[in-house]
Amino acid sequence: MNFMEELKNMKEKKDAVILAHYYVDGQIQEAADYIGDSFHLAQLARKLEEKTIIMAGVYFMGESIKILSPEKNVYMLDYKADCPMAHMVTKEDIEKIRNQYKDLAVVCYVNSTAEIKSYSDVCVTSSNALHIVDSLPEKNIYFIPDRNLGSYIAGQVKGKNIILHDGYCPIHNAIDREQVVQMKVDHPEAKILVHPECSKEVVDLADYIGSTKGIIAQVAKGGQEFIIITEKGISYMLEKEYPNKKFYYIDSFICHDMKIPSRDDLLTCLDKEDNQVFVEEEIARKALLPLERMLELGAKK
Ligand code: CIZ
Ligand code: SF4
Repeated sequence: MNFMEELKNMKEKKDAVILAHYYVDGQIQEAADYIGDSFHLAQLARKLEEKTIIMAGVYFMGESIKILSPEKNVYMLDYKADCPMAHMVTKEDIEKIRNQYKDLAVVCYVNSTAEIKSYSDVCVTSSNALHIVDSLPEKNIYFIPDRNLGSYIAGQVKGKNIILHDGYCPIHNAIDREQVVQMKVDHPEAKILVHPECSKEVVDLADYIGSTKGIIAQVAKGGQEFIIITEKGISYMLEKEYPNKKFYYIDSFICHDMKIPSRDDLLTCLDKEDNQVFVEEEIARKALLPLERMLELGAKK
């Protein structure tokens, strides 16, 4: 039996479905039933009938799915695959700002722990942050934890006072402007597509700024050559969907956490039922509200 047949049998036996983020290893994306960003996957997970969900991504993605679909068994491929940015903000940071402002909404990027979500008013992802922040009635917005996404949003919305936390993605934030400028010199015809987790000096070079989903949609709109400034895992989907277009990547743009699981972990996870995601009841109950609010507001786009 080859790998895909074995996986299919296992999935049927365990009533399981595999969701993968665009940043995980290409072989895992190839074996997955659904590929997407965290917003799309969380939305989708609620509609799926299978009772077991394997989330190939980092821990906060599994947690969000578990909170939104508590009746399902949610598994990670490896517990160690975690997002460092998710741990950069504390409950005390939130309390401090809540004490300073009355008319305040705490807007929490999904790249955060379930506990931090439980203290927040609404969650956002990079694909819906702008729309959601814009639609909130509060004037003061505490945007946690990503200072880069937060400052990009601050530059786009009108009439809000955006208070930034100082968290960041160590992978996106490490890209420097000169690298991108050199790529443009080497490929002058290429459009520069940048993820908003990058620093402002990199974002300022972009022809288009958006989430993974947004970047893929932008390529679909037209053009032949693209400089892709986000985690390199996105190349699997871009090359698959647009084999005749040219993409230039930064080879070192790799999120090591996203790359921890390998394809074989899919079989091990289904077989051993290891790495199940559990969220403490009280935290799950409170974190459900901002996540549901995100799904509701995000769907109104
Ligand atoms: O929200 C997501 O899935 C992440 C982490 C990135 C993106 O832009 O899709
Ligand atoms: Fe976290 Fe950055 Fe990796 Fe995304 S790319 S999971 S934000 S460390």
